[in-house]
Amino acid sequence: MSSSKTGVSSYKILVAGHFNAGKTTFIKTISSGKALSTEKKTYATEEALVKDLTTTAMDYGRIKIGKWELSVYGIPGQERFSFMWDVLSKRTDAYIFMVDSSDPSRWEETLKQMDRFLSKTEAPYVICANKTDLPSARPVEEVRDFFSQRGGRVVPCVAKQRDSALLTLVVALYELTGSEKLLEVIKKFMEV
Ligand SMILES: Nc1nc2c(ncn2[C@@H]2O[C@H](COP(=O)(O)OP(=O)(O)OP(=O)(O)O)[C@@H](O)[C@H]2O)c(=O)[nH]1
Ligand SMILES: [Mg+2]
Repeated sequence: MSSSKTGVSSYKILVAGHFNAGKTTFIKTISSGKALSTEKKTYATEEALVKDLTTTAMDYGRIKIGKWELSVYGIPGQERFSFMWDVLSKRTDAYIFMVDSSDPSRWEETLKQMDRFLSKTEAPYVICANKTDLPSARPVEEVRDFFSQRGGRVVPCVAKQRDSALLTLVVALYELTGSEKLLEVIKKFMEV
């Protein structure tokens, strides 16, 4: 975190989560300028069947919300690029751990990442139950149950939709700042 004389605080937020959870989509959606992405053709037979492109190094986007300037980074979800995870997690102020709500078989990967990232930090975090627009999405309560032993607020999300992705980001920012103003905004859209 850094603060300027104008009262603007800068924070780094890291979006982690399993392969295909929607991290790159999320960062592209929330970024006010063009997001940076490092997608390349997906190799590894099993993953290549799921989608054509995958993040190979990182995602990066920026957005200002009120007096908070957020730099939002995304990890590559594939284990084979996990050498980037420690680099990207340096000086992270808050985490968003994402799952694809329609693919419970991969939730364990996100849980393992959570344990790995959080073992080295006290940074706050939220769990993002993404792709809730899909008919095959599991109810958010199921995501909540799955992560219940680790705690953390679970936010239903459609990363493709700006309002929805922004709400997830605002919840993460609230966990970080404790701002009553942010809480008022959040209460209009979800139960807290
Ligand atoms: N229906 C639906 N599809 C989504 C949503 N978010 C992402 N997707 C789709 O899910 C797929 C994976 O999205 P990505 O953003 O590439 O996922 P990722 O987590 O960055 O994946 P890796 O970088 O490979 O780990 C893409 O086809 C997206 O269009 C969503 O909210 N709803
Ligand atoms: Mg990606």
